[in-house]
Amino acid sequence: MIDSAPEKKLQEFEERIARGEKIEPGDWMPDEYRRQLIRMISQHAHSEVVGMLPEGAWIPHAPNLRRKMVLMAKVQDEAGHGQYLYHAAETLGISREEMLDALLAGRAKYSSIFNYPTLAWADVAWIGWLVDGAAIKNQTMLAQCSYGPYSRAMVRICAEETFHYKQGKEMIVKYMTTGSDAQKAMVQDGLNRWWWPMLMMFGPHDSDSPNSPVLMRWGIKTRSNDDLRQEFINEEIPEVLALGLTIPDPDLLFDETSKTWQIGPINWDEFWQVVRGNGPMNAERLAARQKAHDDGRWVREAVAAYAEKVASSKYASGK
Ligand code: BYC
Repeated sequence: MIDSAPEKKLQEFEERIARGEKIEPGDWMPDEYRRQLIRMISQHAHSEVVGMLPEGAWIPHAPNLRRKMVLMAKVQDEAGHGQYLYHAAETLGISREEMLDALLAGRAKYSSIFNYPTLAWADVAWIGWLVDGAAIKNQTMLAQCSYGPYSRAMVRICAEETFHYKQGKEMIVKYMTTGSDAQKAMVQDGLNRWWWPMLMMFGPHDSDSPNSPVLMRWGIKTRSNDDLRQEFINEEIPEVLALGLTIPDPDLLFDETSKTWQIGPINWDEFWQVVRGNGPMNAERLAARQKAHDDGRWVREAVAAYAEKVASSKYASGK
């Protein structure tokens, strides 16, 4: 007799997703659903943690106390986002140690954008406006995803990212409206360097996105890479141009028929080089994470020793 149970379970699972129910950690799920979620959530967690580095480098050089406090709060938020996401991935049966091992060994991916250098203070502002802005666009979609722990982490993260977006945009608006010529030039230079890497954050074109079909079938992603990128472009380009800035794209045009902005070709060779570990800052980012991991070893050992001591004293006292 043919065992029809797996097909039946799959059907029930897909019906739950179609009804908009969340899948929770103890629920039955296809192995491929679990694998895709671990892949995506762990990459996302690594992105948050590695993403602290480009902006963190500017904390000692912030132009005044207010900016320094805002930036410190933002970078700490990113650490918190990493925590929520590592926890969410752990609910799927992978340990934090396995995820960190993969990152430090260079086997794990994290967002391409964090392999570019922050050369000037305005880069911090652009990360807030455009990089967090792109992340919010993607994460607002993921807040609707079918896996409960990931979806709930996204709701909280998006609320904090909105503050990140606003503080970045506030800086750019201020420099462009009341700043010196040098500040305006610094802002334009930052846009020239961050524009294309920021568009790459959304991932390859839909036709070159092997994971999208299964992610969309099971409600992990509900919108495609190109769809989100296009919506982001349509929303942000008018805002950037209104400040007198130039988008570094000679092919940029507004299509009156579709009422959308059309961009020139994205350099996907550069994108894949960065994703494969050959970007301008990949080696430096991993070295910084490795150092942080090594420096934190004594804390992990102390916590483990304390937990062991508490457990053995409870056992000894019979409690
Ligand atoms: N960078 O089939 P595809 C933040 C990989 S941090 C690197 O389209 P998928 C912040 C992809 O992994 C928040 N790799 O993949 C923090 C796949 O390789 P594998 C960052 C990329 O998953 C600090 C292959 O290319 N946001 O906001 O359907 C300071 C084929 O792609 C990238 C997230 O992490 C990339 N950009 O879609 C400031 C969002 N794009 O795994 C801010 C969560 C693609 O098959 N992730 N690849 O070997 C996602 O939403 C999706 O994974 C992606 C890609 C849209 C990124």
